[in-house]
Amino acid sequence: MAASKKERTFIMIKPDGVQRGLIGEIIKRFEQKGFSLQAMKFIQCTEDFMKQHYADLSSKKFFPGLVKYMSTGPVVAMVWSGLGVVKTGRVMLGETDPAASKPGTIRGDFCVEIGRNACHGSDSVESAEKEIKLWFKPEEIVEWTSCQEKFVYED
Ligand code: DAT
Ligand code: MG
Repeated sequence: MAASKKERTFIMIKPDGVQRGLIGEIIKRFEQKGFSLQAMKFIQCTEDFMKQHYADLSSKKFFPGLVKYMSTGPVVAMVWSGLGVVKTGRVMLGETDPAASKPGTIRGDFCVEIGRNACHGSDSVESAEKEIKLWFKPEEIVEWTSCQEKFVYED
């Protein structure tokens, strides 16, 4: 894939997604779409770390509950790459509120309440790069080329 087409996003399977056995399903959707996995870790984080991850939302009234919940169990943190992966990744996740998410999206297919929406996806290229830096050391990110690439992309 041409370097100009490459984009990265940070996708996380939240504690509810892990507990509900959705790890494979969520990874499968990104794999089958044609995006490439570049990094992945299974980890339980502290509330302080989740405060950093969600720093932009610190003034919201749901913030304390959000960061507390996010540290109650393990999550799967991932970097995925591909053409338009930030925007398309968000489409695949669905709306923040599962009730507004269309069937065919992860939140539309598997979730009911806003505070248990199973997954996180970066909302812009800038926040993706910020989140990737927060969650992964440079050496944890693998540069590789999938053999599918020449069939997923035009020249
Ligand atoms: P998203 O995860 O779609 O990017 P966000 O960044 O606005 O949404 O919020 C982060 C998470 O916070 C969201 O996935 C679930 C939780 N959240 C958002 N709005 C909420 C609300 N009104 N009540 C409870 N939790 C909320
Ligand atoms: Mg967000």
